Amino acid sequence: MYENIQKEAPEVYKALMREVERQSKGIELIPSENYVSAAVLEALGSVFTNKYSEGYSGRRYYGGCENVDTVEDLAISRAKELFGADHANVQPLSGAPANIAVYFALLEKGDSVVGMDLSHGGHLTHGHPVTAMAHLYNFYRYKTVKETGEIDYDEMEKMVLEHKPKILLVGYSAYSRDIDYERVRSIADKTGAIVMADIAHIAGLIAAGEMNNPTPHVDIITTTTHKTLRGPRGGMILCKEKYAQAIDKSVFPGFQGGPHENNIAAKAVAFLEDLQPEYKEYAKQVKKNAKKMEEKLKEKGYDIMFKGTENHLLLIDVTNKGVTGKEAQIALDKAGITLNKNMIPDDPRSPMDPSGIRLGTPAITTRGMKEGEMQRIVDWIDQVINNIDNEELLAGIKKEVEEMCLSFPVPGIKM
Ligand code: DSN
Repeated sequence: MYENIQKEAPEVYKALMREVERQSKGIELIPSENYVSAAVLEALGSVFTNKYSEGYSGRRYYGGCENVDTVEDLAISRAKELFGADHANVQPLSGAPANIAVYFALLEKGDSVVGMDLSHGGHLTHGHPVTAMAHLYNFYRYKTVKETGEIDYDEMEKMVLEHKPKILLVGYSAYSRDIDYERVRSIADKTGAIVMADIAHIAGLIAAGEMNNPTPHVDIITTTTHKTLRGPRGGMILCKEKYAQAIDKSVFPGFQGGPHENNIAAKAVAFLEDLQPEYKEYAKQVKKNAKKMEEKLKEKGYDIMFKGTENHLLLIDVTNKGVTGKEAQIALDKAGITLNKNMIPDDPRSPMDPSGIRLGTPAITTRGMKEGEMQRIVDWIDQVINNIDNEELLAGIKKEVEEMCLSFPVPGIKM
């Protein structure tokens, strides 16, 4: 693998091979990560990367765009089919640029947006004070209900009535339950707000029919394409026809320059994969695996946030185990298990050393792991968290992890 890189850029090659080894031998539980197919990898590394193509299919600024038009048209039609959407823009470079392009398309400086609080599972780009967007617009944040784990729709309604936002934003990156889009729509309609759903984490589960589809109830959808959708690192905006022109103009020329057509070709490949029956089976198993992990973690006394999972991820407060999220993450890394520290709702600790960990099943399910493996993984997690300073034990678990991983090859990697 990678013979040309080896010849021309040996330092890059060494790091690359170490990454191949890390991905092959370790258990990847970061819920926003996944492994793309060999075909998606090929499209990413293809000659489409050489081409400039500002504009849209059939009306590009440069010449020689007939082939990029073909792949972009394919990506668009497949995206629309996956979600039942009127319009798709597949040019956003990633999730944050997709969200920003929507804000620029629909908001004036000083307009208000109601979205989900970061510590309750929301996302930085939903107006967290550290982001540039928070300086342009006024963001208000609803939370979740501790007793039920559900989004606090009553609080959402109060905020909408009080602040009359231009956009009511739903979507999350660390919340493990589904969303009642009909209810969100009816709340937005009380003041005429536009409804935007950021489905970056759960897009694949929605496309496969495993979670509620927001398309009939919302105006705009944003997503990344590299999480559960199992495509290349990138973003996408879907919307009702009414908003199509504003969104397209906002992405280009409003916000971005030349689209990355190698990524768009890879999106076209991935979306075709996502339309296949095998992908639906995959999405089902992602949820089954998450549910099995929840069951096993609960048996071992872990404090699962939001009353459990209805998707691919779990947020766990590890305080009752006598460790912080950061300590758990570092120890698990040493044992070959990768996940991330994460804030829990209204976390009393800091974002850099929070109380929780977040884990998910998209990547390990792509490797073919099922309920039996989930059981073993939870056993290892528990042993690590109860022995974070026992280097010998962590090294021993790493060996066992590597042994199990050998039976589950990563797509696109030849060892
Ligand atoms: N960084 C992504 C995640 O891990 O959820 C979201 O942008």
